[in-house]
Amino acid sequence: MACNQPSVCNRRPDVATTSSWLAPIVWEGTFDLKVINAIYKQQNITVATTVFALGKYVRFLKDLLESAEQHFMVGYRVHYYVFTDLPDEVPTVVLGERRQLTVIKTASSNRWQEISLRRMEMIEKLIEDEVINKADYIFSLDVDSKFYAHWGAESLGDLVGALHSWFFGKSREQFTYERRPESQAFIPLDEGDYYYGGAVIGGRPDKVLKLVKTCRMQLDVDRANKIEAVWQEESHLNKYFLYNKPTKVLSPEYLWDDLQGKLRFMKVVRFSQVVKNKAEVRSNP
Ligand code: UD2
Repeated sequence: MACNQPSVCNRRPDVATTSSWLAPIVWEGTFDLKVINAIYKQQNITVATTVFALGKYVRFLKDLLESAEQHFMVGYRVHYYVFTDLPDEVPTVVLGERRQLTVIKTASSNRWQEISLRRMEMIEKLIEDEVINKADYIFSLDVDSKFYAHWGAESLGDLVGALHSWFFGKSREQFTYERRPESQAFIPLDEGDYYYGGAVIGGRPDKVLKLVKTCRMQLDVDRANKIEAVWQEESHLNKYFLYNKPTKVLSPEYLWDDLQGKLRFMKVVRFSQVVKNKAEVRSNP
């Protein structure tokens, strides 16, 4: 295969491209897609992708799935798993070759926090029942989001987290970690690497299974103690990643927010949260 010789210089001197534990931080300009595709194409991989769309959030599915078909893991086998309480409202989206979608009927909830929290246990069950034998990688994505540009195999790794755009470059004291020691998600002020967004979790099914199982068990302990972490499962995810470091870190290119202006270091926005009227789409305040 003819490809460019790897550079011996850092091609993105404006941003950190590795973490302190030497996990790559994926930015535009840090990878050669031709080389990456040559590696993963020959492995003939399948990428499972979970999306939760309960209640009014079902309205976000069309844009998410249509934009995923244009930009997400194009050329790879992708199996979307859509969890919803409104299966009849799942839009018909034309899927590309080797791409499929399964709708999983899920109980409704009248608290949005509960929906967000329960994703961990539902992903745990899905991996154990199906994904562990059928897919090589899994991603969990927020539904109120859209792809704007390429997101491909450069994002794959054993355990993958994404940097939350609002906290990028902030000091650890400013992160909205859970600060109450009574919660299992507690992180003291003098600890923490990054603030990871709950909207994107990825990796090998066995590694993600360990993550979701651990978070689910910690959520159960919190529930028994009548405490709910400040950012629900995102707080538990941040605790998990502090002690079980991701092997690959996705830059904010992979978890942007439409409300944020484009910053100098952002050469591309690949995946972004769409603007939503929280009071209108959520079932409770
Ligand atoms: C943040 C996180 C989100 C999650 C949440 C924790 C980012 C960018 N966002 O977003 O991932 O960790 O905090 O509370 O990292 N959902 C429904 N129906 C509902 C409510 C939620 O299907 O009525 C699902 C849906 O897939 C949605 C997800 O839960 O994308 C997270 O809820 P959210 O987007 O309202 O949470 P938000 O914006 O506070």
